[in-house]
Amino acid sequence: VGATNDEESAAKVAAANADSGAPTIFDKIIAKEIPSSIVYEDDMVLAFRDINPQAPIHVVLIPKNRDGLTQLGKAESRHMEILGQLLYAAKKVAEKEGILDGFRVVINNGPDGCQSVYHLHLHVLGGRQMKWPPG
Ligand code: D5M
Repeated sequence: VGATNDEESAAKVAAANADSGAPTIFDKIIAKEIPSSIVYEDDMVLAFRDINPQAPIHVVLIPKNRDGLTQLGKAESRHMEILGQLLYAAKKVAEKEGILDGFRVVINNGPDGCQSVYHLHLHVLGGRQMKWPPG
C-alpha cells in the first residue's frame, strides 16, 4: 500500500525519526542558524511565521527548550508549564496580530495528525473565516 499523498508520506518519515533525538529544523531556528520571521519571543517561547501558511496569518509557536517533548502525545507532567506557556503565548500572538475576534489554535500530533516536525509546536491561524470541520 503506497502513501496516498506526499504530505502523508513525509509525515510518516518524520514520525519514524521522531525519537532519534536529532535536532530538528526548529532547533536551527532557535539558534538563529536559519532565518525566520519572528513575531513574538519571551524566555520560554519563540513564535515565527509559518513557511507554508494556511491562512493570511499563520504563526508557529515553539518552546525554546522542548525538554524531550517531541509531540503532545508524549507529554508528561513535567511538561505542564511548557504547555501552559505555549497556550498563553498563543493568545498574545493573536492579540499582536489583531485577530482576537477569531483565530484557531492547532497541534498536529503524530503521523495520522500530519505532524511533520518533531519538536512540540502549536499553530495559530487567522485572518480569514475559519471553517469547521477543519478537514
Ligand atoms: O507543522 C510544522 C510546520 O512548520 C509546517 O506548517 C511548516 C513549518 N515550517 C517548517 N520549516 C519551517 C521554517 N524553516 N520556517 C518556518 N516554518 C517552518 P506540523 O504541525 O509538524 O505539520
